Amino acid sequence: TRSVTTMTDPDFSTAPLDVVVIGAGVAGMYAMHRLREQGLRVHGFEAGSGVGGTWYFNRYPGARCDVESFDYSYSFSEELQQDWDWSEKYAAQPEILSYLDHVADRFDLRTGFTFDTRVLSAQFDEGTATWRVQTDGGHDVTSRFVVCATGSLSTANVPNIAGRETFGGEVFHTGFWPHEGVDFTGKRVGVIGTGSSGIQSIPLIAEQADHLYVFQRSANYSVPAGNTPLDDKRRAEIKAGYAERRALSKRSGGGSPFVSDPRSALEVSEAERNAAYEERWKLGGVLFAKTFADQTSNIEANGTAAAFAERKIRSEVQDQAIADLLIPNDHPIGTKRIVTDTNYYQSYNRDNVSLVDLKSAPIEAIDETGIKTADAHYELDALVFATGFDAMTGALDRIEIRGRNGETLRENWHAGPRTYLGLGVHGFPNLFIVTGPGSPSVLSNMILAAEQHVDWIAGAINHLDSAGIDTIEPSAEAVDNWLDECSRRASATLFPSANSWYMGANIPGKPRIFMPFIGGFGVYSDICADVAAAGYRGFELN
Ligand code: N01
Repeated sequence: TRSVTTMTDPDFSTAPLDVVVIGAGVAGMYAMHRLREQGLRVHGFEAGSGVGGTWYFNRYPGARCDVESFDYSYSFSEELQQDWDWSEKYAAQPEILSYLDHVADRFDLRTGFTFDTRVLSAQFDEGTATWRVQTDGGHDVTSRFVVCATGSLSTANVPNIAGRETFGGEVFHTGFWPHEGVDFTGKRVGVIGTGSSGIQSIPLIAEQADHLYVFQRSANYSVPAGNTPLDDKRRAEIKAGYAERRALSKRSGGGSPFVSDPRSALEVSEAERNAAYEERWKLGGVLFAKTFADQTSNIEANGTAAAFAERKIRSEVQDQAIADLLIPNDHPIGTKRIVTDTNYYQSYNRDNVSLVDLKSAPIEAIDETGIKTADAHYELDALVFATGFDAMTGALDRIEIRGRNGETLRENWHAGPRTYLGLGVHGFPNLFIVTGPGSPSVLSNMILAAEQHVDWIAGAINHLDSAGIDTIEPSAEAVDNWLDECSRRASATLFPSANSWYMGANIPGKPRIFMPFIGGFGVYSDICADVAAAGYRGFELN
């Protein structure tokens, strides 16, 4: 066995590595820890100046996780999960980042990464069966394996609106927020976008700004977080039952310890149905979308949940003409990521907030002083793009990844991402993707999903090393079959009917394909375990 690298490895750029990890977010951090523990020589590169990925970059006001803090945390170390004290049911970005900083210190992870460094290319050499990885910091390293922990929502989408660069005021994207924060006091602010990032930041920007204009193209469903502080008593209760809570999460559809009522929303009485919705509404956030088992597969069942949400919106918003605009009418509830908010709808009861409906009057241009729509001009001092990300494929697309025969990943995925289990790509031996397209990924608790993937990858590398095998690569047939399986499962739901980022619909020209595996986290974990137990069925080992 090799010795564990626990100190900065000064030779990483000259001697061949076992693994290069791209990214130091929740997935890359765990990959560094787990693969080092296996005795592998690992080095990572991270574009940010610190660990945390999503939680390092997304510092906009109101940024908060929509999975409960006790669930959205690493499960790999019992001591860690018992020691750490979450202060709130849903943790805000600064607390999650300090948790991840703590994990990095506790497990000495920073020493394994070079920060402020972006991987530019990764090229597979068939002769030596190694990857050559180059960065914008001039690193040129070789490694047997590459683990892409590049994130699903890490490449900003800034729409190409005419005149964008001419705007004279301050410009921000929620996903790349200044570390020192932004003071909007006395300013006229425009927020473009009403997805999770927009809906979370709008109430806080509204409290500061002189006037806030919300530019809404599509209304989104949002459920109040119902966030509460946690006290010692509650923390002790949760920690006492942690094993059970984790076990439930790992068997569940979404990676949290909650299951849907297995009945159809249509087979219970209206009173019972509304009571169930009310209870879930109080639980908060995404769980509402999973009250009944058929809520996102049967349009009629879905309609009952949508009607409930509509009544809630109407009861919060004083001006019913504004409520009309805030009620989504273009997708079944839950088929776009439902938002978890704090005081979102109430923001529209403020005198200093205006909702600008882009459906009736689209943006025509941005100019030096503001935004021009088809029927008005809005003078602005600051402009916030809450316009989301090139999801699931964007971060990999930016890296020049070349597999066998010099084929690029971009070419391989020109009609949409093609993976086996989301973990590997035919033609790209020894390249692993963590929480990539074809895995439950963004439909599940991303920390537990990353752990499950990294554990599987560690097992696969261990298998290769014990058997003296150099490479692992999915067969073309396994990729075809997995794509069919993913698309069969997606078409049994209402998800493909929404113009969501799950479908690539938010990026002009991106192929429309439902990218995540929708069969559930527990089911998926079983499939991965089965594949490994069957000698890595569907993978070619050479
Ligand atoms: O991005 P989005 P996001 N003109 O793509 C609009 C996770 N997350 O950053 O729907 C005008 O959802 C676009 O309009 P439309 C979570 O998984 C989680 O908010 O395309 N508008 C939409 O309203 C989430 O789903 C949390 O018509 C334009 C908005 O911009 C994912 O990240 C918090 C436009 C983009 O919404 C992405 O969320 C934050 C244009 N040209 C994020 N282009 C938690 O709560 C785009 N839009 C944990």
